[in-house]
Amino acid sequence: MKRDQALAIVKEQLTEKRYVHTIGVADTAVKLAERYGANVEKAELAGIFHDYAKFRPKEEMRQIIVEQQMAKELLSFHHELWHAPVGAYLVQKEAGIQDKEVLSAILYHTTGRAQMTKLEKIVFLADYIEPGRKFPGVDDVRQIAKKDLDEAVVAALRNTINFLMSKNATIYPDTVYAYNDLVQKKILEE
Ligand code: DGI
Ligand code: FE
Ligand code: FE
Repeated sequence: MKRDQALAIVKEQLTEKRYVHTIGVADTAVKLAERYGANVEKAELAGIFHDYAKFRPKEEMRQIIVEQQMAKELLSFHHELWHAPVGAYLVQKEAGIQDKEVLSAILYHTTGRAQMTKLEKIVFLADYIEPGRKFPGVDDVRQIAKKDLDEAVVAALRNTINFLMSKNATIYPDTVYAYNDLVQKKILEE
C-alpha cells in the first residue's frame, strides 16, 4: 500500500493531534529503518497504522480481545494497552494489511515483548521519540537512538517502567520481559 493511501485510511480513525503524531512516528520509523537496515516500506506502513485503534470504544476493544482469543491478561491491565493488539487485528480486517511483520510491529508497539524483531523495536522506539513527544528523558533516548537500537529501546522501556512505578501503576509482563531480554543480551555481550 502507498503512503498516501495508508494515511488517508488512518486519518479517518484519528483526531488531528493523533494524526500528526502518526506522521511523526512513520517518518521516524523510516529513518530508524534506514539507519539500522530494516525494511523501510514496512517500517513506514507499521508507523502509519500503529495507533489505528486508539479511539475505538473500550467495550468494542474488550469484545475483540475476548472473541479473537487474545492474551486474557490484557483485560486485567490498563485499557490503554488494548489499542495495540486490537489495532493489529483491525488493520488486517478493515484495511487489508496482511504482512505479518507489519502486524506484529503494531501488536507490540505499546508493551514490547521478549525477542522483539528489528521492525518491532523500530516502531516501539519511533512511537517513543517522534518529534512531537515531550516527556522527561526523551532527548536522551533520541541521542541513544542515533547509536544503538537495543540500547535505545532499553532506555525507553526503563523510562516507561519508572514512570508507571512512580504512578503506582501495574506493569504489563511483556514490558518486563522486553526489558529483561535486552538487558540480559547486553550482559552476555560483555
Ligand atoms: O498510543 P500512544 O499514546 O502513542 O503510546 P503507547 O501506545 O506507547 O501507549 C501509551 C501508554 O500506555 C504508555 O505511555 C504508558 C501506558 N501504559 C500503561 N501500562 C503500561 C503502559 N505501557 C507499557 N509499555 N507497559 C505497561 O504495562
Ligand atoms: Fe499506541
Ligand atoms: Fe503512538
